Amino acid sequence: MKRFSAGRRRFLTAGAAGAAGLTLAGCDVFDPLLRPNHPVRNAMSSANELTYSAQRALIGREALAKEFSESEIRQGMRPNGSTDPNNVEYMFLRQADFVLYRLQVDGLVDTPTSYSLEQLRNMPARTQITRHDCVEGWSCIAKWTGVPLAAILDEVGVQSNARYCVFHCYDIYSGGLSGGVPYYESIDMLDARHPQTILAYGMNDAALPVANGAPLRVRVERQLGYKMAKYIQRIKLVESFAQIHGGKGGYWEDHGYDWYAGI
Ligand SMILES: Nc1nc2c(c(=O)[nH]1)N[C@H]1C(S)=C(S)[C@@H](COP(=O)(O)O)O[C@H]1N2
Ligand SMILES: [Mo]
Repeated sequence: MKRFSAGRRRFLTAGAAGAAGLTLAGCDVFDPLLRPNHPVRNAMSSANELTYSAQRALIGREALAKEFSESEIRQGMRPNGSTDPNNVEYMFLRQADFVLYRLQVDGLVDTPTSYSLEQLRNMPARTQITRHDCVEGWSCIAKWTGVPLAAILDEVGVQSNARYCVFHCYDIYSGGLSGGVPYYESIDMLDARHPQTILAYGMNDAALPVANGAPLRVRVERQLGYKMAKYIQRIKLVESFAQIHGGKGGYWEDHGYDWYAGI
């Protein structure tokens, strides 16, 4: 973690120097990015895109997040954000133990499909003990069990123009006069197909509690907590999220947070 953030800062500096037309001697790793019209350099329009490009180009976003042992689970998973959605459809599904729940997977896919919880539980599962880092500054280690998102994507067949998975959730944040704003999030295909990206229905060897996103929430272990949508209703494959809600790719992104929240 420490080494990484130092690298990120160094890279920011290098990017700024490049943009100002300076060259950095003795810093081979950045050289290609300093060339004019380098695609990565052209993407550096904001610190967020810089972070995104930097992690993609230099750190290797395919790398696995650290996994922990059972003995390192020292606390319950602290619930945060929505913990008890009061959307009518959700409350209806919940009182019947989510038997009627269906995960919709659609958008730019060959075969739009819906999955019951039972079907998801019968697919090959992955269990991982990881640390959840919230942007508010707290962390929890917990054990997650679920279906790799990649398996679902393979089943439905992702079309070649699909760039993002958008997670639409049941919980609605009150939006004053304009009514409610549903929680939603998005990740790119690299994160979607990352081996630790799972649709979790289990936590710490039990069914996923409502407070932590029942019946289904995503784990995106290389990013901060707000990317990990809880109460998932629908996963839509899209080419762009510009037309969805505030257009920034997520509820918190529409309120100013970075779209790419790498850790
Ligand atoms: N649908 C939904 N997903 C959400 C949130 C939320 O409010 N609604 N909060 C996010 C934030 S900020 C964090 S830190 C984690 C919290 O997950 P937890 O309740 O399991 O700790 O969920 C994320 N996913
Ligand atoms: Mo968070």
